[in-house]
Amino acid sequence: MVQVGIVGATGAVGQEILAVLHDRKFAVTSVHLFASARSAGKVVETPFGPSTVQLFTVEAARAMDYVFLAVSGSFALEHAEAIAAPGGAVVIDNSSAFRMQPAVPLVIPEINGASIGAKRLIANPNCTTAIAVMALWPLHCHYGIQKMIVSTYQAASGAGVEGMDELLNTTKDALAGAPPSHKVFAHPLAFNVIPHIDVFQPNGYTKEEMKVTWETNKIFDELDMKISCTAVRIPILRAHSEAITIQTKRPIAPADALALLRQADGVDVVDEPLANKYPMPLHATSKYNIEVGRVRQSIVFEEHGLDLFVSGDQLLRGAALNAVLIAEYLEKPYPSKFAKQVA
Ligand code: 2RA
Repeated sequence: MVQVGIVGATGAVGQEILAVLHDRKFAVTSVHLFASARSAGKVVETPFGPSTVQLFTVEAARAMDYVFLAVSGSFALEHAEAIAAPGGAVVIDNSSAFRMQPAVPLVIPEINGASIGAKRLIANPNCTTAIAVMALWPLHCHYGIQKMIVSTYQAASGAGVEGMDELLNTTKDALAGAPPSHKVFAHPLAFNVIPHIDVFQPNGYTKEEMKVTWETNKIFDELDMKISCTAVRIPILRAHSEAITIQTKRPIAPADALALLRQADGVDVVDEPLANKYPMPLHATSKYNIEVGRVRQSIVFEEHGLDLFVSGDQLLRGAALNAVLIAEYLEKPYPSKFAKQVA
């Protein structure tokens, strides 16, 4: 008997959590949608049937087995620990509020599910990190990644339903000859790319870029791995892509790397460049697995380097799917398929 609560069920991530729970036949007894007094009482259509939104209270949330938080970091900071306190629910938080807190596991189940232990508050990684590490973990285990340079091509969905709507509406406006406008993004996104996601940090990187560094270091438990990221918003609806260059301790050959990636769960190798087959957001959209391809020897780092390209659905592996997989892991834990072989 598993009772699941979702806070933020009408947002882009909340909607996907409902869809994934249903699609993966997660054994729920009942699903409860929690919101503020403004939305409480509304009836919302879900894949499980119509559901009346309940007023959020910590007590009501604590009565669940799992609570997915698909709301702001400030809400999570205020309530997550109280919901998860002994006797309460397991909380899976999609915000960045707790990700870097040492006592809170930051989890991709296929990589570091074991880090959850007896913890009841679990952080879901940022989408950009989650998509990249699916391909990087097997490579790190076998070859030991020392340094990494990442350039991202991020979809509008990273800014929620409002971001997707702004992209669609401003694209239509532009085609109709209207002047460019923007509210959600720092600049008009239609027919543009914007090298600015989240706020700038004192070191000149944005917070989105630093999340890739901080979160990958934490998930891989490799605080000395050097990672530099440039995060760019592009006019795509909901799949992120990333061009990644790695420098490894052990020599790495593209064919061996591809053979390894083919064994990884959650990863599809799409790498037939001569047949025009490589990862693309168009194909990665609405897919559970991330795509990896364009795998080639780096001409910079030579036999100790590889270039690759990944695409993954921002709302699925980047958010809702990973969150549901965390709950699945807790119901039935399993070891990572790969273990570190390079000291
Ligand atoms: C973005 N990574 O794409 C953020 C969302 N978590 O804006």
